[in-house]
Amino acid sequence: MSLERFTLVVARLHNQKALFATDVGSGLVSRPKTLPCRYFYDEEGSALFEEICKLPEYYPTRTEREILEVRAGEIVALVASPLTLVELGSGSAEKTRLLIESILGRQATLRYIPIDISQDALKQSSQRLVEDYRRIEIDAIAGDYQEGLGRLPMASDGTRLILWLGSNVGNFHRDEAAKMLRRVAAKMGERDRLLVGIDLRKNRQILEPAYDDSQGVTARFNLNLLARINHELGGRFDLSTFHHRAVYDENIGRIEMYLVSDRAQQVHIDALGMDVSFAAGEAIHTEDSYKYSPAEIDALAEAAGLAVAGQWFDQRRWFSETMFVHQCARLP
Ligand code: AVJ
Repeated sequence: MSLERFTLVVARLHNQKALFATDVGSGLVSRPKTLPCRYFYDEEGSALFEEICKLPEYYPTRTEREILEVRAGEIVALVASPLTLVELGSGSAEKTRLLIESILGRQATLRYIPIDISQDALKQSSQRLVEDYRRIEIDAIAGDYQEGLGRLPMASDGTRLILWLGSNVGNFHRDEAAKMLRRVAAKMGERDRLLVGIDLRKNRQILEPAYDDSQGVTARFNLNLLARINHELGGRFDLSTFHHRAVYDENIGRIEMYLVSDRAQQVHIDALGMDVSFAAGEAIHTEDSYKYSPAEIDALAEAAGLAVAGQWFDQRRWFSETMFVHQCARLP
């Protein structure tokens, strides 16, 4: 039975509901108001994100897939065999299949450790993977990056390829991204490799529609955060009085997403015993999505104590895959 090849541990360290309440409360009293983007991914939000990935305007998923389709063999060849595959923020793990197939082409079995904040996404994707690949064994970890990394076995036996795809790194401010990579690096041995998918700086005419699509899926994804507060914390947000906004700040090199109140209003949140006041046109900042130049990727590596061991682009140079190693590691 395929189930025997799939285990899931829940690495949640905190009471999630209490943490959500605390984060929402402190975000909505800050000026400007903010909400953490990690809370997008409840069951509905994860499904909406999968829909975003298929939108004509949302090029990152398709472009990263294109790079992996062409380069999976080359990428995997830079890691010693046999390897264990680890993935941060695995989501549906659709693109991961390209690497899995390449790896299974050179080793008999594969241990895959996906880490994701969404337990639903982990169960679904893992179930499908064990059904489709008879030689894979999955030890999934449900938790955020920190919780997941804490559960990783030490780099004692064997080699690991750690994946952080989809430009998930883009949600971090640049210095926080370097800190996060440092934390991953601390888990890596000399032979281990880290492959990071990073979206590149480009024209606003391409970027803004990718985050404000014509079918309004990204708007629903963003607004779902308010729906989640309504469901889980007894919020009284009227979703029809807020709209989605996405703007590219070219100097900083990031897309910023907001939920904008169409009118002056007060919103009660039961679980917080709190009334939140909005001025007409006042925005809640819900997400940043940083874009990188190749030089900024080099700077990120340097700041994290890592070296670039390989790098691949699509033909238009819209997206990148970078393989990082410890600065002290010998390259193959
Ligand atoms: C999952 C963080 C990579 O920033 O492109 C997509 C999230 N937000 N559309 C991104 C997202 C709106 C996505 N990441």
